[in-house]
Amino acid sequence: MIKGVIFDLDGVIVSTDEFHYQAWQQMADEEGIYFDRHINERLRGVSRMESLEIILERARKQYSEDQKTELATRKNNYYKVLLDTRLSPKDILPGVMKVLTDLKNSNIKIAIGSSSRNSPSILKHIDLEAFFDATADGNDIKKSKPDPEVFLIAAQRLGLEPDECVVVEDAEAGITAALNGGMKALAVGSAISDKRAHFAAKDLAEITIDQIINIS
Ligand code: B16
Ligand code: MG
Repeated sequence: MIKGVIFDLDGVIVSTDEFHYQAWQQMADEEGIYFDRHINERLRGVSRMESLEIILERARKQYSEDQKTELATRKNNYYKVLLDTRLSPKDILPGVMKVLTDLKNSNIKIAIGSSSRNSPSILKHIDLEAFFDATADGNDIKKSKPDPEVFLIAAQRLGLEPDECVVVEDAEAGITAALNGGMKALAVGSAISDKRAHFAAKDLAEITIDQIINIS
């Protein structure tokens, strides 16, 4: 029986994905590295340093570990400026507030399970920092998605077993992580055509909480 729902953050609760794209594009342009929206799709749900490695596949020179750290820090600084100046509750994605409120009113526990180390700041900017029963994010984990660590920590913090939880994800790496963790997977947004998910929809506006808690 489903007792908890673990939500990915970027691409599920809020559209910070465009800010990630713009920040990576700025860094790549400065370095003369080819980058586009198609490559950006591969960064969905992937950690910051793993994202950088994907971008560097198109670099024409080798970067040392220190230089890679500088590139990732530079991108993150651009990203944080975008979060601070542009992110607000209006960026919460369609259907999210209704689903979260309905789950709460039905005594289903809700958590965040995000790869992002900026997750606390993002939740603050969209006024949802006190809304979830638990959060787990990039600051808590050693292995990022597709490893299930972040979702297992979220489930543990909810006091639930993995098979009592549904994970809502927009990334292939996140669907894999949910399945690797023994959880049910609900695919939304960019992951809609992922056949491995137990259920899929364009966004949370198209889903009722009965469909979530009866997922099989
Ligand atoms: P940060 P999620 C992920 O968030 C993003 O989808 C991914 O593009 C990003 O690289 C990753 O967080 C790390 O983010 O640089 O802020 O630590 O989808 O897992 O909520
Ligand atoms: Mg995501």
